[in-house]
Amino acid sequence: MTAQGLISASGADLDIHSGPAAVAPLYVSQPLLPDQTALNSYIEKIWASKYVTNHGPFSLELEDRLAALLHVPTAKLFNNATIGLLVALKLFELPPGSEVITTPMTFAATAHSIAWNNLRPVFVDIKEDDLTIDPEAVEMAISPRTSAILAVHVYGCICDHGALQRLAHLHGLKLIYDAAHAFGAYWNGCPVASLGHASVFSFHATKLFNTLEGGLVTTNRPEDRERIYLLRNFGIKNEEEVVSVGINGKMNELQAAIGLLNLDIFEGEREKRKGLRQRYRQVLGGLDGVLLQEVAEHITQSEQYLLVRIDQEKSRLNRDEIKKKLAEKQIFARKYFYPICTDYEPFRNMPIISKRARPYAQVAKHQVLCLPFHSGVTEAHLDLIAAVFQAC
Ligand code: T4K
Repeated sequence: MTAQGLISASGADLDIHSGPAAVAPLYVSQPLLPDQTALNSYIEKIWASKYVTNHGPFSLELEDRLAALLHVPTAKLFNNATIGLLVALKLFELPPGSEVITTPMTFAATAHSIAWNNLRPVFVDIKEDDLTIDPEAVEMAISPRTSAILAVHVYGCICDHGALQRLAHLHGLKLIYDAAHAFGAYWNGCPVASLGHASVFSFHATKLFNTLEGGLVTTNRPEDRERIYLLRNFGIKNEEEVVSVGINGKMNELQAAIGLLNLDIFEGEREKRKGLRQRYRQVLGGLDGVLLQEVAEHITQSEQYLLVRIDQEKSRLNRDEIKKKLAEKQIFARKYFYPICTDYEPFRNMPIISKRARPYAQVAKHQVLCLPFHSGVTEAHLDLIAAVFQAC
């Protein structure tokens, strides 16, 4: 297979700095961290007020800024996206034991959040072009027991929202997005936070916009604000009333302060990653058997991951060999997402509903490799990565 979408720009104007030959480990992700002095001034305020968690002023300010940035009336912070997913599913009071259609090509948290809610995950196949959930497979899986679709904007690729929305509407299903990889992405000019009935973002350290650990649940309905607040806070309404079965999903003030500072710098990091994506295209794009992620025109990518797919059936390249050889050079790529959810103990041997005899997820899981993608990647690293691909 020939790689698609090779861009032949010179690269001269890209913001990829040259650096010394790579010796220190280079990881798939590197946390974007704010200036320490700036953080100190927040810490001084937190220490002075002694208000460190439980809906403090910085978390409230961050929520307001995120709601404005993402154009949604409801944006509630969480201590991580996994708890955010639990709450997003809980919000809709789906019938216990009902089925939630999802993708196997995702992080464990997606499927676990369904099972933790006493709901049943039903796995369906993914699209060949961008590895997001296949609406045709979703349609095949819908039954009278289905209550929701939990779709994932995996690697920052945005799901076929038009088709999923139509299906959800037609069958009276909730459409919830695991948008852990999609902060800053747009679909048809609209921030992805406003798609579907709810979206959940991860602000883990490995995410472009991060609060070290953290998450965000967004919806288009202002009335969800109060209910999500309660579910996030043990269901406590006031000192004497507990009105729902809530959990502790609160974000503390230190994390919120990091979020406020990172809000000012994440677009700069995103721009650098756009340049880096282009350099990866130049370096790897012409290699047989290497497929770089394509982005449709109506989508603005989040620039969260640099996914390459290595087609081992049509070329001499071997994904695991490349990963091993990179590691020998202290470059640590990751096989997100291999194994897939249906390979995990709790979901093992559950079928993947597909229009194909062999679900495409079973093919793709042997192809995927996420390469280091952050502003710590230098030209020297790119040279090393290219040399490994060429030698394998
Ligand atoms: N839905 C989806 C689709 C997700 O991908 C995720 C999480 C979730 C839901 C749940 O979101 P959270 O509840 O986590 O907010 C990482 C992340 O921990 C996880 O957030 C992420 N997805 C998943 C895809 O990747 P690991 O096990 O790969 O992380 P780890 O520790 O191996 O980190 C990767 C590399 O990043 C390391 O090799 C080094 C570097 N790193 C990592 C950390 C933590 C640093 O340089 N500094 C650091 O502090 O799961």
